[in-house]
Amino acid sequence: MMNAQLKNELIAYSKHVGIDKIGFTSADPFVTLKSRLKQQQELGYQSGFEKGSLKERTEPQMLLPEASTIISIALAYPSKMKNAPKSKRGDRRGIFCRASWGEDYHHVLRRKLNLLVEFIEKKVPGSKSTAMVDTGELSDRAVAERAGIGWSAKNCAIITPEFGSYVYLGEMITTVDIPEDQPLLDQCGSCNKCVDACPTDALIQGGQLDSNKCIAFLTQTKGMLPERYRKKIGNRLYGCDTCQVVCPKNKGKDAHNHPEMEPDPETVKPTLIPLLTISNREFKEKYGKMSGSWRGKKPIQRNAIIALGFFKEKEALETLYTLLLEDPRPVIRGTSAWAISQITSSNEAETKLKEAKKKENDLEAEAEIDKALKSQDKERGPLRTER
Ligand code: B12
Ligand code: SF4
Ligand code: SF4
Repeated sequence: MMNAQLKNELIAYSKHVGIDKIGFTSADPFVTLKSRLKQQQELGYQSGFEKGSLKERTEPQMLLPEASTIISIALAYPSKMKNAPKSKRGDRRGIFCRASWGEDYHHVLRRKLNLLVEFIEKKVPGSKSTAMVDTGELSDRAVAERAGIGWSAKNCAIITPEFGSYVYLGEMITTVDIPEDQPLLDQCGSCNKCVDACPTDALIQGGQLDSNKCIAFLTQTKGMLPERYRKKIGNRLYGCDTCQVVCPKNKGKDAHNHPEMEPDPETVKPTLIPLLTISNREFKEKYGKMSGSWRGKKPIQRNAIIALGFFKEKEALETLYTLLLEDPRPVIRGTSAWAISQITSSNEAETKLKEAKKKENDLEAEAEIDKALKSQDKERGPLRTER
């Protein structure tokens, strides 16, 4: 079979199985990516979530000997939620980023890629292919860029003309030789909105991210969150969409092509207080199917406590006192101390914090309690005398 014909058949089949965009590129090494990754590593800008060595990440033949072509796929996800519940005083809510709406995208894309692998294996017996989504060694964005799926934008995302940046990416490497597509021209131009809007200045410049400052990364860490970022995280429980939301190329982009990607409003925008006491089993049942739960319950609960502090939610105080005094996890105790200090300065808070200090045996949590106690003094001292 002529490979141009196979390409056409693959494109038709990809549409048939619900792949929104497909592109083809060679399995040649990614030379500029290699130096970029090295530079990011040296600057300490990487997140630690990247898999594989520099060589594995940039030389597809390390992953599949005799690799000839990489097929990149994109699936568009919704940017707007119908019937989003309102976050009200006394009933404040947190938010999961759009990439965590619906069923975990790794599973959705993996199913589509498996179909493509089977299709090629049937058409070209003896060929070999291997597929990956997010957790593989390859840079899904670098592959997508070279395969003409979209351009590599200043907010770091691959932006497609059709769906904006609201697309998940995945790919398969194959030994079959298929004619390649051409990359798209950059369309950011002189716009710099994403860089300007980033709440933590994580976008050092267009197309360069310091992961350590990026809220999407910070929400996924497991330890204490540095204080300077807490208020900036606001009510984000997982991920951050700001540099995509402000992008003019995303205006009006809201694809609803996959029922499994539709968000359940109560799950992706949950009330915060119940999250603080949710059991492991309930957490797994309610959140286990979404990509945003991959780091487990603790980071989400820590972020929920920060959100309650950010909202100055008085109704959360009782639960926060209990966590401060009784939770077995130092990160939860320490973050609760901070949130209490954001919400109130009262005799009751001071008493609870002092009680917590007496029994605290973790240095980091104790430091948070000390800071919270100090802020109680600062807030209440002058008021007492001025009144
Ligand atoms: C680690 C990781 C993160 C880290 C670091 C992100 C980053 N920008 O590097 C953190 C946790 C912060 C993160 C956050 C997010 N992520 Co993420 N993440 C990844 C992961 C696993 C690896 C990315 C990586 O290697 N980065 C290293 C950088 C250096 O390389 P790169 O971005 O892959 O490639 C580009 C650069 O190298 C650039 N480049 C190369 N040379 C040069 C030279 C110059 C001068 C310049 C300017 C640029 C440049 O061009 C390449 C192509 O765009 C990928 C999955 C994968 N396996 O690829 C998902 C992935 C990139 N993430 C994704 C998503 C959706 C997100 C979030 C939007 C989620 C959210 N809402 O919170 C945010 C967006 C944050 C942002 N502005 O980038 C999608 C992106 C989809 C898209 N349309 O682009 C991916 C592809 C997952 C997927 N399979 O769909 N992520
Ligand atoms: S995801 Fe949020 S914190 Fe990260 S670069 Fe974009 S706007 Fe900045
Ligand atoms: S906001 Fe502007 S600069 Fe940033 S990605 Fe969108 S078009 Fe490009």
